[in-house]
Amino acid sequence: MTREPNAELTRELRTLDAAHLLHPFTDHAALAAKGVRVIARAEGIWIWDTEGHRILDGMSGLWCVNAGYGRRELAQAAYQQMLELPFYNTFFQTTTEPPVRLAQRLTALAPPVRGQPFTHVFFTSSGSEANDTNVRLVRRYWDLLGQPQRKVIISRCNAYHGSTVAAASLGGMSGMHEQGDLPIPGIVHIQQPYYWGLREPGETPEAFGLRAARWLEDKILEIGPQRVAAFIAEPVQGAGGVIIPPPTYWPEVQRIVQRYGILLISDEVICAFGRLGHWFAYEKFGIQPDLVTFAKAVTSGYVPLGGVLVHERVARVLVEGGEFTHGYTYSGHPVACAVALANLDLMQREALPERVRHDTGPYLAERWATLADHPLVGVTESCGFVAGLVLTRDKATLAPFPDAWEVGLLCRQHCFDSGVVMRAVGQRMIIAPPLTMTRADINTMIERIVRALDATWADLQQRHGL
Ligand code: PXG
Repeated sequence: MTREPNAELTRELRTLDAAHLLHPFTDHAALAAKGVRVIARAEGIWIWDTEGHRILDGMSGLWCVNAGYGRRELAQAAYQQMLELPFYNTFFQTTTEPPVRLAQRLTALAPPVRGQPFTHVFFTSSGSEANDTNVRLVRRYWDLLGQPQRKVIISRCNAYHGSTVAAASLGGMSGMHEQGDLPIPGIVHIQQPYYWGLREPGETPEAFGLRAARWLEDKILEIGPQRVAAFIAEPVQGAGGVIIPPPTYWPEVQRIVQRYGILLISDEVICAFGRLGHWFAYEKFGIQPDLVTFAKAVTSGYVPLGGVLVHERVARVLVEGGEFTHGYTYSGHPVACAVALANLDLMQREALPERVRHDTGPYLAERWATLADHPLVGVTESCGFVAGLVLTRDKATLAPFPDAWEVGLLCRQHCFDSGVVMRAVGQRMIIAPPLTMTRADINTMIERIVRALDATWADLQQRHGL
């Protein structure tokens, strides 16, 4: 792939892309009219497109390239494993070395819960498949315990747990449910703990956090505790817009799941592997999950891999319970697992979670908070290396702009033009940068975001006379 701007290549790929490639979550007519951006290469925290733009990747690809781009040792691990043994399965009384080593490694990294370790791992190729696995796992668990009526899984509105039929059902995105008769039976949703959107007048974040957690208890009692199998949640909702719950939320949720004996699934597809300053996010929030979903940064996104970490409470029952009729061709793919091992080595060597926890995370929080001074910005929030802000026309009331103005998308465009990738979720702008960022990189990122906010502001004034 070329390193110089290449108009001809850009044109050719745009045409072929529009003709043949179906993109995720995309209005294809609108995309073809705008023209897709072709990303050609990347190094460190930077990506380059075929038009020669160098852009700071404030989203780590798609919340996954935690170790940054261009890490030779990850390519080397894949190359060596492909030469040695590109594929063999883990089905019929066989195994290979990388998934065994990785399962051991992940269970050792995960802090114990209730004094017991996470003992086992089930590998998949994505977060969606991992959450599908969770649906089957929790139902199997309760069946084996002689409580087959425990089928219902409670999730939350605006959650994202993936795009397969079961994972999209677990998710709480109404737009996804509308297409395809979702959710499937046995999956119900409560409201999300979004203080800025759901608070009552005068309510403190602490009081709101308790109220939001108790929606879970209300739902359990409504369904009947003996019918509830599990509660699934992202510690911090990612795709929903970086929704960071008040500090009172998780301890109360923990009390509730414990009280009714239901399983807790912590979906850490975004939040694990240093993103919030810990290897696993449940550690940060002091929660005690029975199952932990992971994907994305387990390989820093270099190759697809996901899975479920299974706590002793569940693993014991499953292992003694006979055959669990579930599995994928690529459960424990040796190349993916070899890359994951190299990635964990790298993250450990460079102490990336600790760096985020003690150094660059607090620095990002400090710099991110300065964006609240901008006339367009209502609230800023961050947690480790995820952060979000609310675009508003009125800083006091947080009143939104009319949807038709598409302010989030406008701001996203100005971010690109200012050389930084941010994601728009409605009128929230969010980032999840690579964990390798230095303080100087954070300054560069913030400068570019300010430039983009200024340009958005000027644009809105011009278009709508603000
Ligand atoms: N759980 C969570 C918490 C996720 O964030 C998945 C499961 C599904 O993982 P796979 O590997 O099947 O995609 C995710 C994925 C976005 C965006 O626009 C977020 C995700 C995926 C695609 C886009 O923010 N998260």
